[in-house]
Amino acid sequence: MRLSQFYLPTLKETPKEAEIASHRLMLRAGMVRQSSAGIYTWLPLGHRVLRRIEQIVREEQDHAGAQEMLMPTIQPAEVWRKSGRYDDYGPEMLRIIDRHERELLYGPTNEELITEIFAATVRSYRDLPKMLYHIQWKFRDEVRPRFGVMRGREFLMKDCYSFDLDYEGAVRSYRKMFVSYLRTFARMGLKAIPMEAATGPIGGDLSHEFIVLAPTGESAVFCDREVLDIDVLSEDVDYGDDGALGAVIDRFTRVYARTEEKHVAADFEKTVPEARRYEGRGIEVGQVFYFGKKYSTPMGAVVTGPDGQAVTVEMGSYGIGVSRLVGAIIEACHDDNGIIWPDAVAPFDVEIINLRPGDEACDAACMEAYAKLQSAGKDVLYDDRDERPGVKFADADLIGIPWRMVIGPRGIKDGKVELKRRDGTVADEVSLAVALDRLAAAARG
Ligand code: P5A
Repeated sequence: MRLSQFYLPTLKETPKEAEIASHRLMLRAGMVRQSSAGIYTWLPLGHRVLRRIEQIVREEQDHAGAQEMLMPTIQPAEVWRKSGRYDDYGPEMLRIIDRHERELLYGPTNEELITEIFAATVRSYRDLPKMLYHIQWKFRDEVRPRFGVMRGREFLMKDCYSFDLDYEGAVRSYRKMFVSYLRTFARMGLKAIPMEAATGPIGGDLSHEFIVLAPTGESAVFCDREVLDIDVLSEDVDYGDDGALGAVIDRFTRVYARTEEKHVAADFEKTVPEARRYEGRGIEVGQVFYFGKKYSTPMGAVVTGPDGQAVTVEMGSYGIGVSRLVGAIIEACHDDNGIIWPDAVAPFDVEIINLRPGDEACDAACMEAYAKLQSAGKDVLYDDRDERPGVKFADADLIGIPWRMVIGPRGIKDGKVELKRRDGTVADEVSLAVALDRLAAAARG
């Protein structure tokens, strides 16, 4: 993509309404624009990141054995009356009346809808277990939408629902999702800490939140530093082996605590030596719930068991805040000058900066790099604009593409280009050929 043609409405000024870095940077970098309170339009740069995050989530859900489907955003009120949540959910639910005076709502979550579909279609224990998910927009009429896409009213969520014949099966499904979440966030270059959580309006007996470490986060995190060093991606995860899943989860949940829960905090101090205590802050990017028969009983999700008896199924639900993750990643990965995208979610892999558009040698070298990187499968942003170098560098810092290749008249005379990483780990002057080789070999994460 040539930057001269890319729809990237960046802002020079810092928007006043933005209280936190990710919100400021998303507006300044031309990723989103607010349409009304807590409702955003995703512009091309933001949309690319959203899609990359969604794809990682999708791959890890599929890997864990869940199947993708797509439920609507608008739901009938009657399914929520069946579960008893229509009146309980309160003013966060956006209620809609259609032209026939039928009561509808914009779904804040999908437990009812999926249970209704399941109850109407699945009859036998032989069809279990099932894990079904979709990635769909939700609406929650939050009293105070704030922090940009982190606490929106309309937001993109991946929600998965598990159906099992018995408690043991439900725990197995919970563990699969738990481990798939650890992998999902690790693939995005994030440190996510699982913490035991309250279940809130979703309900149920057991729940964990996944908290991404970021100093500006709303949640307090205490954990054993050793948990931060576990590399879950290097472990050979076998979703069919329940014992192995349990062992991974045990390592992550050995010690965690929240400041609000005094007894757990005390336990933390007793069990973790001082040098290993990590105390920080983070952002909730996902939550998993085991809720047994809370929805299946009132909604009649019943199958015939092996002995011919009717069995009410056991359920769980598992959510990831896909749009919130965009903000959370920026909170975790930025500096004073802008965003520093982890490779795996970056909107482009490489940015080429032409310091002197119109100079024959510079243009030729840039075009060669642009073509070769694209044929090597890279997403390339080419800053071909007629702007001063200072403006180009500032914009490149702001939008945070992981690799940068700077091509200017002085370097090119000696056959050299500058190859840099936005995170500061590489800054080299090398030949164009060497730079291209190194970029072609660089992993996407
Ligand atoms: C689990 C899946 C649920 O709704 N039902 C289906 C369960 N869980 S949850 O914790 O309430 O939401 C899941 C994740 O969605 C994100 N999220 C939000 N993101 C942006 N703006 C919001 N207002 C918002 N509310 C929830 C969070 O990441 C949460 O973990």
